[in-house]
Amino acid sequence: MPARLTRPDGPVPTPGIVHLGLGAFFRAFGAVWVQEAMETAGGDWGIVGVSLQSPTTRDLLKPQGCVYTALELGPQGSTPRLVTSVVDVLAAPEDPEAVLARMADPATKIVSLTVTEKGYCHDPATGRLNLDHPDIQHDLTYPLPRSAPGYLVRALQRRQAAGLPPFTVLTCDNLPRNGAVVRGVVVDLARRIDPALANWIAVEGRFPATMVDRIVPATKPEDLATVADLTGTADRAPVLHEPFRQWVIEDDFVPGTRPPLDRVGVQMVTDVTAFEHMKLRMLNGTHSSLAYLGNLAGYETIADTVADSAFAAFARHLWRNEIIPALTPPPGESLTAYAAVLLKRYENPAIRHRTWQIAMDGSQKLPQRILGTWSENNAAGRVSPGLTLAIAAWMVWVGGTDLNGRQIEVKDPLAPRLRALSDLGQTNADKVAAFLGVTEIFDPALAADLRDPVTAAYATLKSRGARAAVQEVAR
Ligand code: CS2
Repeated sequence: MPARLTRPDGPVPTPGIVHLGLGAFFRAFGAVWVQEAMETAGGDWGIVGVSLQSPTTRDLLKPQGCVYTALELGPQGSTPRLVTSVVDVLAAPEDPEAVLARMADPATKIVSLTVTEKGYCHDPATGRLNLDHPDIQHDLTYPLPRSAPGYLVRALQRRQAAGLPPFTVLTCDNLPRNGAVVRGVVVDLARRIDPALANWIAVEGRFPATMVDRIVPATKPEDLATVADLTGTADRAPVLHEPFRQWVIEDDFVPGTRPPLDRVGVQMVTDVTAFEHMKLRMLNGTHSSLAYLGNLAGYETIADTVADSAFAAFARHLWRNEIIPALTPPPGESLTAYAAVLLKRYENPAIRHRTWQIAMDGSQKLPQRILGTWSENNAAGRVSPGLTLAIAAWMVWVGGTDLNGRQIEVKDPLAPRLRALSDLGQTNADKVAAFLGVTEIFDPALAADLRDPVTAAYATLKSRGARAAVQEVAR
């Protein structure tokens, strides 16, 4: 029996960061980078993680002193590293007061977030706060919040009342203009609670935009034994990740709150937009396309999907013919080289990243990953048959039945509504038209242009299957 993992002796970092949404991605990404920054340049940047939903992560991490293994999975072998930068974990639903107190503590300089696209309680098509969201309704009425925007507003309210400066809000989710979106929802919610607070946040608050990138599949039960074999200790909450990582941050922090991340390879820039478009469209856009089409073709992981030469050719087609033509390369990046690296990352057989995992929450992901490129191509007179097929594949997938008549477990905040739309439609054209009427996802003008090509792609998928359909596009 391997020994239980415990925190090694020695000083524990003093907290300076509160992180909302302590999932596998942040633990394999931001927490590792913050640890390296403290090792290189010092400073009090210990992380207090907050689970906004279930206490599971807290229950796994606390008994082992909040440390855990980050296992890097290279094509040639694995390298474990002990992550010690997380110093405490709070479960928000059990004790919202403790979370607010920690966020309002004078030592807290940063509140970072990985709460997934849906955690911002915004409307994906417009980026604005969704006032009908049940958690936002709750947070407008009660001082102990439920939503991420609610925690940010109530904690900033306490800081303002105490005469403290705000913390910097560092969003690390794959949203377009993520800094502006989180700023927008926070200021909007604050305005409805206290206009003077909203003005203070708008003037003093800082919400730098970021681009984050590392592939981190969900930890599976069998991974615990792999980690125990490699490290000789029993870790109940390891994370697994690829070697690649890139973090680009807009250099716009509340004075005195910027961690020394630039010392360890994080790119601090004045404008993240070109990096964000490159990453969301080239990586996440093809990830989602391969996830729906690969899943419908019966592939369990992205690596399995691109091991099929038809799908690898489809990915290359998307980059070369549909995505790169609509992009401006960020300073220092070659988009063709970036695409070649992406295919290698997808091929890494050690990363078992499930197509099902990437397919979930598509209603929140489609606009920034696929629809923006489609609409820019359309405006420039370029066709996007591969992206059109991906949109049709999403529609089949959220319809809840795969091309062989098997049930799909659809996870999406709009799942019941999408399922009902699909079931009500009699013909392919009806179903496609019904999906395109969901204005949270599809802008009406764009929907009108999508209608005919998506209906044709949907029919092809249904009659010929996913593999033949991608082959037809990438011929
Ligand atoms: C993936 C991302 O699950 C998904 O939707 O596309 O989590 C992806 O792995 C990361 O953005 C990579 O940086």
